[in-house]
Amino acid sequence: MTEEVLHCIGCGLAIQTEDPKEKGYTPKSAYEKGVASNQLYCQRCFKLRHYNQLEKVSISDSQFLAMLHDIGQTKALVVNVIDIFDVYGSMISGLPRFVGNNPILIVANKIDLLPKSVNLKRIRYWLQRQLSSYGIKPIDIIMVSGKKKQSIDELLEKIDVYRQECDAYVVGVTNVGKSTLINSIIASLGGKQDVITTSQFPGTTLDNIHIPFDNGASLIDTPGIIHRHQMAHFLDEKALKLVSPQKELKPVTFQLHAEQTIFLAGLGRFDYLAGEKNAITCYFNKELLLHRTKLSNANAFFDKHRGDLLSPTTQDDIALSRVEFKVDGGVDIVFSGLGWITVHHAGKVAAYAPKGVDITIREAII
Ligand SMILES: Nc1nc2c(ncn2[C@@H]2O[C@H](COP(=O)(O)OP(=O)(O)OP(=O)(O)O)[C@@H](O)[C@H]2O)c(=O)[nH]1
Ligand SMILES: [Mg+2]
Repeated sequence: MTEEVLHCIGCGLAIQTEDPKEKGYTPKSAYEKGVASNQLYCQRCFKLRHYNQLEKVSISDSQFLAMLHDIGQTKALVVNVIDIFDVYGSMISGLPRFVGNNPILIVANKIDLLPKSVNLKRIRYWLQRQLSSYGIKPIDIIMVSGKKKQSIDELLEKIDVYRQECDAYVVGVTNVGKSTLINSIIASLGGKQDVITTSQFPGTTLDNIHIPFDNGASLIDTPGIIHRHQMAHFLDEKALKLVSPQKELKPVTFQLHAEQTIFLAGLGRFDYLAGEKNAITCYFNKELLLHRTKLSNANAFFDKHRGDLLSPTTQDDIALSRVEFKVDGGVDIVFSGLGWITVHHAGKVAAYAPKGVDITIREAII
């Protein structure tokens, strides 16, 4: 008789009780309790859920690609979750190719982070154009907050209509909030709270997790795809916490003269190089230090204070790389995964981020 393999309901891994060093391990006693209570978690999820301790387990790119390829081979709805705070870092390159003819429903998550004053319609419109530049033509776009349970019922209705009785795969880059969203869906359907493990660390979900619909099809949580340019991969636990906003962003405006610099802790820098007196508005986690200084002194200041006053910094003190922009005003300079700065009037600016983290420019979204 072959024993049925059971999976961790927190991360999706197959559970084993033999080798503590291998993936999916859980001690025998915990296994028995878990089976009896229908709450079987692996040891890694247990530590993450109760002590917020992360044991790194990585999934190779080829496993992700194989998973996406499988989705393209079956008839299913693809629910692509995007982090509205880091749209650029949320993009899966080649997504339309992978999903084949399946419809894509875009879920812009974490809208609770946007200031209350924002015009969601405008953001939605901007997002649509952004997606189109990546060759993605979604069947629909919905803006939600998995964490604050905003628009979850509306999302469920849309999934139900578009999936046409088939499976719905929730896909996306790691850390965009797929599992948090599914937990909110489960809760909204009257299920238990926070069944699936979520965390601020990238790489939480490790295998597909099936949540059955009534008709035998499933809503499927999937492991996040690693976008190597995501800021999260360059930060240690403490820094990641400090950088990730938990609440509505509180914009901070500076009046700048030419040749002034703003440091974004030890992680980024903005120089106002030339132009009339200008206003800039910063959208970062409120814990992130914004420090103004003179451009002429900025290099020396950075070398001296990176890692003490200018903290946090990246794990290996990666050098910052610089991009220069001539702007007409009304643009956002986006530091992928960190936040953005709106430059209100025309001028010449430079932006710096750790090498490997992208800096992009867009029309101001707020
Ligand atoms: N502010 C805010 N934070 C959210 C929201 N949804 C998720 N988060 C946070 O984002 C982080 C990642 O959430 P997860 O649900 O684990 O993300 P995931 O996409 O499942 O990540 P992987 O399993 O690694 O692919 C956690 O710190 C969540 O609390 C949201 O709607 N708003
Ligand atoms: Mg997850």
